[in-house]
Amino acid sequence: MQIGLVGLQSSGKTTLFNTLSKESSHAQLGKEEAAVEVVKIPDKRLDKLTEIFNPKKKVNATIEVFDFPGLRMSEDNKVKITTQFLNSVRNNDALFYIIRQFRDESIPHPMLSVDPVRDIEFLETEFLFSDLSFLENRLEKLRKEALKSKDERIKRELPLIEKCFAHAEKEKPLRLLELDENELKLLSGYQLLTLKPLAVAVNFDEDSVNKINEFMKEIDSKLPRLSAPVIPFFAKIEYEMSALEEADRQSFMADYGIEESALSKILRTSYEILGLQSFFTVGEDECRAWTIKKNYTAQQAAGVIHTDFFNKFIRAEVVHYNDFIAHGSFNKCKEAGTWRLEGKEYIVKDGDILNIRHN
Ligand SMILES: Nc1nc2c(ncn2[C@@H]2O[C@H](COP(=O)(O)OP(=O)(O)OP(=O)(O)O)[C@@H](O)[C@H]2O)c(=O)[nH]1
Ligand SMILES: [Mg+2]
Repeated sequence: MQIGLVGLQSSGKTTLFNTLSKESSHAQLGKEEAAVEVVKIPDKRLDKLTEIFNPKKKVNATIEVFDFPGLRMSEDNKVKITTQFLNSVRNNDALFYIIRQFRDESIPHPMLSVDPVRDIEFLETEFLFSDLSFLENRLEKLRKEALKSKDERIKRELPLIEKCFAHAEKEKPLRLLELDENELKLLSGYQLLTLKPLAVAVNFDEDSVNKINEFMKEIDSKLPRLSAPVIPFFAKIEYEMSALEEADRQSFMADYGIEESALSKILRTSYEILGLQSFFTVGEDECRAWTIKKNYTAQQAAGVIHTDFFNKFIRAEVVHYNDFIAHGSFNKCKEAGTWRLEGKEYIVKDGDILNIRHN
C-alpha cells in the first residue's frame, strides 16, 4: 500500500515525513521527486505475540509513504499544479493533504497568507478539475466508439463515465458518488484523484492546541463536501520528539496534551480510509503481521502469504488474538473451543491468528 503526502509548499510534509522514520531521513527540501519511506506499522499485539513465541524474526506490516514536493508560486504569482505532479500523485492508494495552520512570519506561504480552509479547497478543486477533464475526454471517445462498435466493455463503461462526469460537474468529489464493486473495478485503471481515499492532516503550532475544536467545526461548516477524516498534528514538536527515547517521548507528549503521535494517527487513519485490517502468523521462526482488506476470506488472506497457499488451500486454523491471550496457548484455546478450523469462505477478522493448511 502506498500513501502520498501532498500539499502546498512549506506546510510541514517533510517535517512530518521525517518523524515517520527514526533511523533515516531520505527527504530533501526542494527536490522535484517525491521521497519514499517504508514505514513499519507499530502493533502492540504483534509485540506481545513476539514476547510469547520468542521467534528468530519479528516482521511488522509496512506501508509506503511518499513525501511529494509542495506546490509553489510560479512566475505569474499563482500556485499551479503540473501534469507531471498529478501523474505521480495518481499512483498512490490513498492521499493525505498536509495543510498548514501554523503561523511563522519567517516561513512564507506560497499564497502569502495562512488559510487552511482555502488550501484544502484549492487542492480539492485542482484534483476535481483533473478528473473532470479526464472524464470529458473519455466520454467523447466512448461516444464515438459506441457508434461503430458493439464492444461489451464500451457498453458498460459509457453510462458509468456519464454518471461520474455529471457528478463531478456539480463540483462534488467522486468519493461521494455511490458506486458498486463492478463500477469501481471498471474505473480502477484510471486512478481518478477524487475517488481515492482521502484524509486531511492539519499542521498546528504548539500554541494552538486549544483552537482545534473550533477549527474542526469551521471545517465542517465551510467544507460540507469534504467527507474525509481531519486529523490535527504538530509537525515541529513531533519532529523534535522523534529523537527521544520512548518513555521521554510519552511524557513530552503529555506535557503538550498530545494523546497520540502523528505517525500513529496517520497509520491508523490509512487503515481506516483504505479499509484495511491485520492478521497474524506465529511460530518459532517468525511472528508476523499481515495487511489485508476487510472482508477478505481465509483463502484470499492465505494468498497474501503465498500464492501457493491460495491455490492449494485446504483449511485455516483460526484463533483470535484476544482468545489466545485470554487462554495462554493453542491447546487451552482448543479446550475452550475458541480454536477453530475454517473453510476458504471464512471472513477473516482483524486480529485473527491464522495457520494455513495446504497441499
Ligand atoms: N513554526 C513552525 N514551523 C514549522 C512547523 N512545521 C514545519 N515548520 C517549518 O516550516 C519549514 C517547511 O517545513 P517542511 O516540512 O520542509 O515543509 P514541506 O511541506 O515539506 O515543504 P515543501 O517540500 O517545500 O513543500 C521548515 O523550516 C520547518 O521547520 C510548525 O508546526 N511550526
Ligand atoms: Mg518537503
